[in-house]
Amino acid sequence: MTFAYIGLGSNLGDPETQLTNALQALAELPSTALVASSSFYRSLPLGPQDQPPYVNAAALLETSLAPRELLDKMLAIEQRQGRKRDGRRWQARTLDLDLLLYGEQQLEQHGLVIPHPEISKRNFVLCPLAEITQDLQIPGMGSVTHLLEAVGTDGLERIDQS
Ligand code: ROI
Repeated sequence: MTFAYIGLGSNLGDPETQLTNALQALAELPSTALVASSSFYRSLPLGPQDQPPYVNAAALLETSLAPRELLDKMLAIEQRQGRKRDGRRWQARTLDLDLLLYGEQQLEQHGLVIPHPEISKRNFVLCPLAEITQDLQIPGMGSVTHLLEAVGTDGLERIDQS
């Protein structure tokens, strides 16, 4: 079994419901347990500004699926939740699932780079990760806490789910 961290994001079609449904779908994956999930965060879009704000979160899974198997199942969840890909980058989306970390592994394969190369620059990824696991270390990048101190929390707001 390996601990894998997933980043979740949505800015279309009731984002909070999209994330809630995605967490449920991750929990139901075979050979996988959902160990923890973060709060939801509202975040200003990175990239084109003519799109709605995002809701972002992170999840910790324990899984015996291989990285590629897990990724394929994540893509299937995105599709079931209405994700359209037309090849253009940085567009609004109903659901984005990123495989951020897979144990201590560093992988570079077609369509799959782990750790996710943008982790260190994105507060909407780092902040939920820091909430799930204290002192999380990212292979080749260092401590999530230090990375988050470097990027700051501008544009990010925790959503009160009480
Ligand atoms: N911006 C934010 N705030 N959150 C995201 O999840 C996100 N995802 C993306 C781009 C378009 C880069 N911008 C984002 O893919």
